[in-house]
Order: sequence, then structure tokens, then C-alpha cells
Amino acid sequence: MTKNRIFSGIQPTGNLHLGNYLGAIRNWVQLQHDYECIFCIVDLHALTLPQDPLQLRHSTREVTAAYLAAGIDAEHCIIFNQSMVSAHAELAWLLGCLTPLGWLNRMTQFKEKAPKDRSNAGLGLYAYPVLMAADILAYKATHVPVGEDQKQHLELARDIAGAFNRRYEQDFFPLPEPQIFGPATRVMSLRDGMKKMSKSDTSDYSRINMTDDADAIALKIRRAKTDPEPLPDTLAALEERPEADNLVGIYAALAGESQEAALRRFAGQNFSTFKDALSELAVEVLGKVGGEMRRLMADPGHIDTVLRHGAERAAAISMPVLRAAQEITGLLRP
Ligand code: AQP
Repeated sequence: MTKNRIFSGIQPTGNLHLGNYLGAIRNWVQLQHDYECIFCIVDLHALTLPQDPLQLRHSTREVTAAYLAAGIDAEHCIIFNQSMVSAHAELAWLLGCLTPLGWLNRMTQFKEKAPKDRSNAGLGLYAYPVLMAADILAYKATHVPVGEDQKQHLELARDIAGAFNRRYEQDFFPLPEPQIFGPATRVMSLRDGMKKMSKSDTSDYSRINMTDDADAIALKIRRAKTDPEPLPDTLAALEERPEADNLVGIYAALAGESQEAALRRFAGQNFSTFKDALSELAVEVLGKVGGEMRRLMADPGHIDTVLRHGAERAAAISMPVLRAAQEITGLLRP
């Protein structure tokens, strides 16, 4: 088994945003030099909520383009879409048979995403964390970089790995470690500092998309919810103002500095000055990535080749793990 292998992914569910970039993709670009990395576009997870088929294919290519545009090297790392490798769904069944309902009932993401009338929620949405465990364990990944929002699912993946190892009395799956980095582990909506920035938010002004141009970025930051007070000079005072805290956190993450250092620059200044500086920085960082994404999206054939090649390499790792798990489980493969 490889000592340090990373698995992580993003759902192709619409507009990739600054949270996905700062909380996930940008960290992966750094990690690719130190780990064996597998980066997935988790299209089966996307199906846990209704998707338009054409849009799903488009988004799958767009997430791939984002990985490449941000600087993930497709020769060095493995980039592929989940549905191309059957080990994910097959292993999810084996693991689902070991997962008590009580564990799934604790998952807050299900509670947030399921309709009010729970009897109308899909089985897939409920079982999402089991598929996520399969994604990780099919590669015996040791590390999983995620944003704060995915931490609970990762803890469940560790529990499921432990349940398998105990049931069959062997140390088959390593327990994957979460990796949560930097000041942008939870980027919040620009319209509501208590809600995370999300692809599925219906308000366009709630998020900065990775493909937004300079004008759109500047407009959204100008319209971002703030309060009339100037920026405070202590972190404790900032924490009491969620929207201001979020914007300073975004600045810090974009600038690659601590929240404290970012606050020192702007303490006592009004929001219009701060927002101008934030826009300029966001355009500088995202502008390049967004432009490269648009260039890559103009050649879907190239993106599909990357994904096919990645899927072959992913299957070469995960199918033998699945076969071994089937063998341990007692499934006959005559
Ligand atoms: N707001 C965020 N701040 C920091 N990190 C974030 N991530 C997502 N939102 C933020 C990180 O991005 C990776 C991919 O997330 P995902 O696509 O699997 O699903 P999600 O967490 O449910 O993300 P979204 O954007 O909110 O999508 P929808 O609207 O489809 O649910 C993960 O590492 C996540 O932590």
C-alpha cells in the first residue's frame, strides 16, 4: 500500500465558486507535489439531487477544466469522473451493508439538503456518505483534504472503515485522515454570513463563480452584505460580525496570509476601501484561472481524453481493492 495517498472530489452540480477554489482546489495544487493524488469529479454524488442530464455533462467537464486551470497536473495526478469506475458503486454496496442507520441519521448535510417531508427524500441522498466512504476506501487513501463542511462525512468514512476491519477481523482499510487547511475552510455566502457559499444557492449574488469576469466579481463584492461600522482592530470583535469576518477571511485566503495579518491592513478603514482592495485581489487570483477554464472548455475533446486516461489509471488501483474486499466478504467469483 502507498503510504500517503490523497483522494478528494467535487460534485458537478453547477457553478463552481470561490469556496470550492479556496477550500479545496487551491490546496490540492499544493498537495500534488507531496502526495500521490487522485482527484475525482463525483458525478454519482451529483445524482443525489435532481440534475438536468445535459447540464450534468457540461458541469462534469467544467469541474475538470477547473482542476486543470488551477494547476493540477493530469499526468502526475489522476483526474477522472466517478461513474467511469464501477468500484465506487460496487464497494458502496458492501459498505452500506455494514453501516447502521443510526450513523447516517446524525449527518447534518442530509438534514440540510433533504426536503422538509423526509419521506420524499431520495435514498441516494441519505446514503451519500456511504458512497463517499467507498470513494476514499476504494483507493485506500490515507488523507482527504476537505472543507469544514465535509468533516463529519469523513469521520463517518473512518467509522465505516473500522466497521469493515472489525467485522472481518483484519486491517484491510486504513483510516483516512482529514486535512483542513487555512483561513478559508468555510467560505460563507456574500448575502448571509451564517450560510456557506454554495453552488446550489439560488441567489447569484451569494457567490463568486470561478468563471466570473472582473466586472461580475467587482459587482458582487460591492453588493456583499456588510454593516455600517468600519472594520474593527481585533479578531474577537471581527468574529462577532459574520459578514465582515467572512470578507476578511476571503481576503486573507486570497493573499495567502493569516486573518490577523489581513485585519491589520484594514483595521479602522471603511468597507468601500476594503471592498475595492478585495475586488482587485480576487480579480487578480481568479481572473487567470477563469480565463484558462474558458479556454479549456472550448475543447471538450481534450477534457474527455484527460478523463478517460484518468479513469483507466483509477480503475487499475481501485478494482483490485474492490476484488480483495469481495473476496474477504465471501462473495464467490468463480
Ligand atoms: N463554502 C465553502 N467553503 C470552503 N470549502 C467549500 N467546499 C464547498 N463549499 C465550500 C469544499 O469544496 C469541495 C467540494 O464540495 P462538493 O462539490 O462536494 O459539495 P458541497 O460541499 O456540498 O459544495 P457546494 O458548493 O455547497 O455544492 P452544492 O451546492 O452542490 O451542495 C469540498 O472539499 C468542500 O468541503
